[in-house]
Amino acid sequence: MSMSLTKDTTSSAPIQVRGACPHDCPDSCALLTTVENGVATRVQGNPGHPHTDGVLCTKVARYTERSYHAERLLVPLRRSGPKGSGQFVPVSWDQALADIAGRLQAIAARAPEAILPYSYAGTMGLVQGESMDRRFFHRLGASQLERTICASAGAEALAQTLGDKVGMKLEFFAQARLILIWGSNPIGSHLHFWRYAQQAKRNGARLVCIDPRKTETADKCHEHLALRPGTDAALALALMHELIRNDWLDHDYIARHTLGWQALRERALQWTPERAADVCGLPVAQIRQLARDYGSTRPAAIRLNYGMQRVRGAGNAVRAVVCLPALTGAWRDPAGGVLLSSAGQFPVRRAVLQRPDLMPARRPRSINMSTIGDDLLRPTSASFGPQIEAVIVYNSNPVAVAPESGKVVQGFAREDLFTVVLEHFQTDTADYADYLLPATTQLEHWDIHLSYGHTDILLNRPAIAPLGQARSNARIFRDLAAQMGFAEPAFADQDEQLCRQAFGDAVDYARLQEQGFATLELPDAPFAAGGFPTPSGKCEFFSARLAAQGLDGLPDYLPNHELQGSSARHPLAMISPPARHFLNSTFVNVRSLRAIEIEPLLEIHPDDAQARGIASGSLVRVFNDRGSYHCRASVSHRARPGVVNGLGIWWRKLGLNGTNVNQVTGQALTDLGRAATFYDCLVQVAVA
Ligand SMILES: Nc1nc2c(c(=O)[nH]1)N[C@H]1C(S)=C(S)[C@@H](COP(=O)(O)OP(=O)(O)OC[C@H]3O[C@@H](n4cnc5c(=O)[nH]c(N)nc54)[C@H](O)[C@@H]3O)O[C@H]1N2
Ligand SMILES: Nc1nc2c(c(=O)[nH]1)N[C@H]1C(S)=C(S)[C@@H](COP(=O)(O)OP(=O)(O)OC[C@H]3O[C@@H](n4cnc5c(=O)[nH]c(N)nc54)[C@H](O)[C@@H]3O)O[C@H]1N2
Ligand SMILES: [Mo]
Repeated sequence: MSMSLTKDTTSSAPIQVRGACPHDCPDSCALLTTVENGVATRVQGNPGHPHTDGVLCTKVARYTERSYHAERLLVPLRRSGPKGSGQFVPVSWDQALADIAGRLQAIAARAPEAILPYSYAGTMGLVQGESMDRRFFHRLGASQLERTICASAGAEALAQTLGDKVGMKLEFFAQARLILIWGSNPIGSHLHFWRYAQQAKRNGARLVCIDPRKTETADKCHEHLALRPGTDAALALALMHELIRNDWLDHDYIARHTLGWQALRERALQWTPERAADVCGLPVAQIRQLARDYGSTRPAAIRLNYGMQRVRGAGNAVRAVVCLPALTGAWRDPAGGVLLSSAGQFPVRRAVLQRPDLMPARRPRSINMSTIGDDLLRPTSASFGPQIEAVIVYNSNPVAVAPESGKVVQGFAREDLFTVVLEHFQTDTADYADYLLPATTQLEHWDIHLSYGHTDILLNRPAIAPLGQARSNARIFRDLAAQMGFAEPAFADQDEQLCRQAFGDAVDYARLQEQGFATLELPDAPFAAGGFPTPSGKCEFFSARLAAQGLDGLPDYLPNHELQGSSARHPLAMISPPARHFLNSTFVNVRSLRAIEIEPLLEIHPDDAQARGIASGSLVRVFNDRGSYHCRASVSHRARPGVVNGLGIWWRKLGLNGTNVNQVTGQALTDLGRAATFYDCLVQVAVA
């Protein structure tokens, strides 16, 4: 097979172009795209990249189907019907850019903070996700966006405990003897981690899944603890209790490399397995057994993920869990410790890419993306500042993914709101645009990527020319900057230059070009001898920085905002983890993948279903005071009693009644990191 790296995409012999998967997933796969006569005919995993190992998930294997989709946006569009009607007419790029720049200039002359960028991780690329766009909004003096919709509770918890987003190296999970898969469904959500876990299992490791839902992953583990949503901190504290009572501790590690041991010890001793069993809804024996396994197996690894981070006590729960390896000294072994996110290990030059120095001297206010529903509806006030008058959305689909969609829709439907959306498709959010701009996909643009699950940098070369008149996000913001008269040299950098700037000399760019990825040189057992990137250099059980903010310096169990038993009308707890064949709301419009998911599903336990006269296949209404949505019931032991699983995240207009699961989720925030609390949600369910 020819492995030409030529840029010539028009030659007739098939070529293969190295790239990177852009999607929001810890695996950050290396891609090989086959191009024939300028057309991408196949996207595969790069067999030369150890973590990808030539394997892709079902979704990204369909990347050509998505890129060449008949409904790809190919020309700039201007709204021609009422707000939200989704009616548009084509306009030229020149016209669109001039109109948009004119509107933004007029608003910025009065109140630049009335302009809000809204983006998340539609692409994880540093160039198309956080470079020219950030420069543009910094220079404009627009409101800052607090990007809290996914990972900020855990990020803050890691920062306060381990010092940064650091942890075990992915590949060493294969050598662990015990793996706790905690708040994570890797078979559905990050398959390449699961491949290492399977290797460990074949070598005799014990796998334990901690998840309210009986997932595909739980099916394949030796043990499944189906705890109540939002009770992980109670479980972790009870594990500590047992480690202490049975002296399954590494006293030397604790003495040398931790801070706040006596205080944590006292806190944990209040958490008997009986007390935790009551809170978590688990058998006491199961908690004791897990503690024994964790206390007596070496090496023991924890793959912690985002499941527990979408409830009120998210940050405390992550803090409690990431204290565990320091108690047992699990960090001493490369195959011991914990991994939540590896993203803090990359020497990415964010200030160079994003240029915060372009911001006005008085730093603009921040708007939390997880409360966009409320914030779009707020009038000007002394505490809030100016009403939001313009939103520029890219790499995100807030109408579908943000909590309490009823309010998000109401906000985007405001006649006086000026909305620009950069997209591949006419999503639920795009329906509300005044200007809808066609963006390139990963096959069509340059980018450079880090990963939050492994420690390799990946380079993405364009494999084909942009389809239609699509432009890369970076180019669109460059063009807008020119139109606005921003003359700083930072607005002249081209996309590939931005790729080079991202890591500077910290990465061998020639090597990246040649093999598509480069592995960071990091120690195998990063904290075998302490050296945590905290102020004390230790694992901080007690965080003086949290205490200084008036918060609890120790991790504790904080009950959910919406605690079961607190509402007779809405007695069921709902979690809304991903449907396996979608990626958040991306791929919902890819026919072959939607054909597998068929309809929005609600998994409900047989007892809860029977009490409501619900059978498998019944059309049901899920509701609370925020709203309701329709879905198809699946009566199943995948749901634990009292908890329903509303699999996400459908496009509203492709669902059953023009809404989706976020119609019922709320805008309350987490204890740390001001993150969304999607899984802290009480509902009632009835036959529709
Ligand atoms: N196929 C697919 N893959 C994805 C995504 C997708 O939408 N689809 N999304 C991507 C994104 S953006 C992210 S952030 C990652 C997320 O990566 P993961 O966090 O591994 O992904 P999830 O599948 O959401 O797994 C979370 C699990 O937590 C469980 N859970 C819910 N509440 C609780 C709780 O209170 N405690 C515990 N212990 N568990 C709980 C859920 O049932 C679910 O099985 O996945 C990425 N990968
Ligand atoms: N109920 C509930 N809600 C949730 C979650 C949940 O578990 N339950 N999960 C939450 C999580 S973990 C996350 S991360 C968020 C995700 O929320 P979002 O980041 O909004 O993710 P997506 O829904 O995938 O939307 C990304 C959009 O970006 C577009 N896009 C991709 N690449 C490009 C590009 O290069 N240029 C431009 N202009 N556009 C591009 C895609 O077409 C897609 O429409 O959702 C959150 N919402
Ligand atoms: Mo996410």
